[in-house]
Amino acid sequence: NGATSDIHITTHGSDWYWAVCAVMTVATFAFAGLAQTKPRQQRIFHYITAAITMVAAIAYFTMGSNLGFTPIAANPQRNDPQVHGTYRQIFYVRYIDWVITTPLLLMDLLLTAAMPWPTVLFVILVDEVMIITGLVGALVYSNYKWGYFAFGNAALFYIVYVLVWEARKHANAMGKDVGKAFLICGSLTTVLWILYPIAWGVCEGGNVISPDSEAVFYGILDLFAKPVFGALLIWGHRGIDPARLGL
Ligand code: RET
Repeated sequence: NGATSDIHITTHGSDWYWAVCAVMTVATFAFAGLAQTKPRQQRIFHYITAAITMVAAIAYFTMGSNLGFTPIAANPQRNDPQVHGTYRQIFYVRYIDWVITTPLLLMDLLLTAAMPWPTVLFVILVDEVMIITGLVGALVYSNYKWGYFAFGNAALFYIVYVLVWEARKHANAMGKDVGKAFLICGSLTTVLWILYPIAWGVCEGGNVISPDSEAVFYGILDLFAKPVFGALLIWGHRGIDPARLGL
């Protein structure tokens, strides 16, 4: 047991990571295929959404292959090395995925609500702060990681505020169909995004749950946040000409 507990590594995660990779791949082809049913000028949401699942498919290919991680020393004051290992497997590749895909998800939502581009730009920059502080916090060994976690949560708080308040009002003003599409996708996003820091807290942060459980936790969140979200968003746009949103 000594050898396996030295690095707290996923042993059953791989099959599940491959399954999620397969779903992301199928979703990418589906969204890209649906784009072909529209004139070129009306494909923006298809393209953004297909790009999101395309990046995720490659991130999951990486994790299914047991790559894209680095061992980080587990805090011995917090974790019993016998139970939690001396090191924890930290998948930094998630953050490479998120730094590309979370701005695209926000573009899907904020362009649906026809928010002005300075707002879109600023929300994306705050989103990048959220992801990068999460990455640095995950790679830090000491309790400073919780400082980074706090910055990330402050960033998420601002993003959620823009979504549930400013963008929701703006979407409603664009018409009933736009308001409804935004309400469905914006609500799903708000609930899911609040669960990510909880997952981080028990995985990269506190090393409370195993990397196998981490695979399931983040995997389910990612399936809802990308392919399910994407399908609902594209469906919501079925009767909306992007020209109406200034696109
Ligand atoms: C971190 C840790 C730092 C604090 C916060 C976080 C939030 C992450 C979020 C990630 C969303 C990812 C998505 C992926 C798509 O599949 C970085 C975990 C607040 C909200 C939607």
